[in-house]
Amino acid sequence: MRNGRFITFEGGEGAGKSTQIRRLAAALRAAHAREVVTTREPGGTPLAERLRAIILAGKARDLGDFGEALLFSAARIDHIDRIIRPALARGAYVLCDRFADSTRAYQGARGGAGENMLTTLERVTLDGVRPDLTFILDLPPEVGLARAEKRRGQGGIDRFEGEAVAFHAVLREKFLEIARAEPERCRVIDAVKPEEDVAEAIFSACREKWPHTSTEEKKWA
Ligand code: Z5A
Repeated sequence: MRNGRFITFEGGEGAGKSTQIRRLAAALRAAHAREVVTTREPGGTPLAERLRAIILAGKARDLGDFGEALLFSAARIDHIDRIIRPALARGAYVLCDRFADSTRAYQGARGGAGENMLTTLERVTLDGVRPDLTFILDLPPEVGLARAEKRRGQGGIDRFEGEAVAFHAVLREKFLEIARAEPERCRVIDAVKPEEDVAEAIFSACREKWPHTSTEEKKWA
């Protein structure tokens, strides 16, 4: 049973995913639409949050790209089983900050984890739980990294923020490749624009995807 709507947000560092999830969730809640669940990856459950801390501290780096992909996938299996699948079965909107496309992009960026292996891993991990709609917030890596740095202030950088700009440029291309390959699911959003404009592009893509399915959604405008 799956009556809910699964929306994922993807893109590079500082693209504005968390900001836009907050906005969309607030709009949906204000409209008294369905239940809204916001969550993130890696994370979303106590076990997955523990794996997040290990990975982002760089403690699993020596496993290599495929080894890290296995850890992200282990966290994802727990997240799907405990949070995402039950919420979708209840009919909720599930808004998730990063999901499987991040594994394809980040762990696939260096070519160390072969594409076929990542595809197979994704299939067994997701077990049919795929997003209905994915927003790829696209912006030049320099802009996103500068935003992330500004927000961080004196705090330390994590495992992936420490990668060179060239890595982030490959990531950007990987996300755009995914969007080209799956145009039905993916919407590329220009994330350089002001926050309000990005939010409007996201709302209008949701309205286009689910027109007239419930009167509540009409109140988003
Ligand atoms: N990772 C992986 O390798 N494989 C996987 O399978 C998964 C993840 C699932 C998770 O880190 C890391 O794990 C991630 C990929 C890797 N890499 N890193 N680092 P995270 O969750 O801590 O970080 P993140 O996902 O990259 O999120 P972020 O850096 O926090 O960015 P964001 O959520 O996209 O942006 P934001 O927090 O909404 O906004 C950033 C700042 O920009 C903030 O000050 C905003 O006020 C500002 N902002 C937002 N929108 C705008 C606009 N439109 N204009 C100007 N300023 C804006």
